[in-house]
Amino acid sequence: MTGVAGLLGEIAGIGRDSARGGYSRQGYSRTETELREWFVAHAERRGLDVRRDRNGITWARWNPASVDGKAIVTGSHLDSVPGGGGYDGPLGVASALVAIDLLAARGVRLNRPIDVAVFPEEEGSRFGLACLGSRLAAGAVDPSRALALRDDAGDTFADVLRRDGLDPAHIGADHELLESIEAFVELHVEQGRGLIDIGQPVAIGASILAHGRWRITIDGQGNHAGTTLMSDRHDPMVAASRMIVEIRDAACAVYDARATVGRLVPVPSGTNVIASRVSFWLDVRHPDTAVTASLVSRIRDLVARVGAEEGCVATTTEESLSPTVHFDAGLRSTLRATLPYAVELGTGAGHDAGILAEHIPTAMLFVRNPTGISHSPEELVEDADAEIGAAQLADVLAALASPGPRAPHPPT
Ligand code: HGY
Ligand code: MN
Ligand code: MN
Repeated sequence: MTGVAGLLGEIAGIGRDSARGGYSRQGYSRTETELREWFVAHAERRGLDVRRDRNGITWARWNPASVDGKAIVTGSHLDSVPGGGGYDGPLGVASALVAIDLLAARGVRLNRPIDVAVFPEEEGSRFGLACLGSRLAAGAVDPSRALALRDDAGDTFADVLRRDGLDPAHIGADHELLESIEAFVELHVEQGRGLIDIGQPVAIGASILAHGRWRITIDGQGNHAGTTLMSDRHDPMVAASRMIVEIRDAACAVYDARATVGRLVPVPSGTNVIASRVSFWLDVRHPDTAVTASLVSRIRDLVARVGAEEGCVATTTEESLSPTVHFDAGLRSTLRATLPYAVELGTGAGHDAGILAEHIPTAMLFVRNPTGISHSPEELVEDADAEIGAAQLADVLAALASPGPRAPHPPT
């Protein structure tokens, strides 16, 4: 039986980014299709029934005894951020396949089906809206807004869906799907230092920070770098630079807040040209939804003030906002009973499990990342920890899909 490391090794060459390092695997792209085909081949080899729904989510059902009942779902995503690591997403998908292998080898008899789900565009790296697939299914984004989203090449989501064999007219809330799910447990690489500091391989997810994304656009006066006196400039690049430092200072003044500007696009972006426009994207997070909102409100004010001081016009537009998520208490207690050695850990990273949490009981398992670095090629999971994670996911799936007495697997 191939373990998690072996499965991930099979896709290690897909979507590599030689310029940035790591992986750039965009949602609804040929790369994601190649990864999805890898997953489907493995699912079908295990006798799982595979389908792709109208929002582009892939479902693989393991139901050897054809039992009825709402499904226990696991899985994650296969897309990445630009220059991302190889575990954020794929670890949860590979671990789900190995967990099913372990359950089959143990001869576990299910009393409800187990589904493995692969959600598209979880990172929102292509169309700017994170968890696009799960948001569509959950009715958390208006389909017409989603269809009009454009990628950097200018293609609309509607165009891309058509090219991907999906019908734009059919995307949107899938109540029947949500009604068919008993619980969703997503295994994911831990994206900070949480598990390093406590010396454990696996933790149970407790919560997800409130987080959102805002686009800041600054319009100035494009001009010549050589003929424009410094006193005559309305330079949006200077305004942006000042804003970014003040945003950092504003976030540092709020305990446990995080604010990031990782993407900035000047127009026209010429070495000897004063930019006419600069857009940058803001990511703000905090354990408390209201504190996130109040920090963003202060940032909106500083953006407007600095823009005016630099003789520019600056606007801030909200692109997404996800409130704090507390995972399902009942599910967490089942996970604690099943994995008595695992601690509970909050996360600052958003996940499809966070989007679905509003509609179905969801929980997460985090697997130790010895670098504590994520959204970077340095993201890592040791092979041994990956196998422990899959074994503990198998225990959790067994506890949920075939209840009965069993000894917990200590984290060897
Ligand atoms: O941005 C996030 O937290 C997640 O990786 N999509
Ligand atoms: Mn991520
Ligand atoms: Mn992820």
